[in-house]
Amino acid sequence: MIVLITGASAGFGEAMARRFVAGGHRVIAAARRAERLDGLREELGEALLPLAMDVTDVASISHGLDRLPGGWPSVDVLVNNAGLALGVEPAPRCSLADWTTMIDTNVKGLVTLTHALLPGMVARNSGLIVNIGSIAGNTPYPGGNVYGATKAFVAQFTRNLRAELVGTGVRATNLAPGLCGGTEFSKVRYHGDEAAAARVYEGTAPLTAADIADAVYWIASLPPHININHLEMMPTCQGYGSLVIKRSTPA
Ligand code: NDP
Ligand code: 8X3
Repeated sequence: MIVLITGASAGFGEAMARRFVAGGHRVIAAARRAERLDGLREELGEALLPLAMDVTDVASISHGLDRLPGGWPSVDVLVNNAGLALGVEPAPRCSLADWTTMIDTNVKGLVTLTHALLPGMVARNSGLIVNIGSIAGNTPYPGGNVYGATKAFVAQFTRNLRAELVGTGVRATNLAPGLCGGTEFSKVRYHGDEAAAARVYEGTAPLTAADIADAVYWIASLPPHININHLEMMPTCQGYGSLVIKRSTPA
């Protein structure tokens, strides 16, 4: 298989790149930090093709896809993984720039890559798109405002793809993880505050990037008649909270 993974310079994407190459597949590793991708290429060899790309920039995506070498003809599996959360503030205190960046990355980037690669998959009657969503797309929480909404988009976009692709050989999955440590996610969310990022995982045994990579690998290895529509993963230390009722205090 040829697997295109966005956000392959860190975290889940990097772990997926290692997992697919270890499984004998070829990986197109896309992200902005080309030097990280070049390091992966040195480590994993010719089975990995670095592809510098900013998924918020349609021209950057087209440019990257247009210059894929001839030996990498068609993408069998697209993993739309590049994404981020920015901030944990309540909505009235959030930065509009942060909101826009999340929408441009988590929604526009995912949609643009899908739009570019889906027609080829349908023409070949074969392919798989794994979209990395989040529990935040299904479970509201304070501070999750636009991030959670982008992941809700990912969940519903994936369901709508399934509704349209039924009967073709093209599959689509929303993989929605919960608390996952050992990646840059929380450092990015807390705008580089490493201490705040570390506190997120204190006293927990979170999911790891390797766990997510194993799940994506499993989804991609299933026989072609099986489609995983939605897969939610949490560490055992995480669960659901209850609804909140604010009561007014009697005068
Ligand atoms: P990381 O921050 O470790 O990795 C994010 C990756 O996305 C990096 O490789 C980064 O590469 C890439 N990326 C970010 N912006 C862009 C862009 N504009 N263009 C191209 N690539 C970009 O995060 P995780 O691995 O933890 O998260 C991966 C995905 O999983 C995200 O979609 C996230 O929302 C989701 N997720 C994460 C969870 C967690 O707890 N960690 C839980 C649930 C979902 P570069 O900066 O080089 O471009
Ligand atoms: C990341 C998981 O719980 O921080 O998508 O939203 S959470």
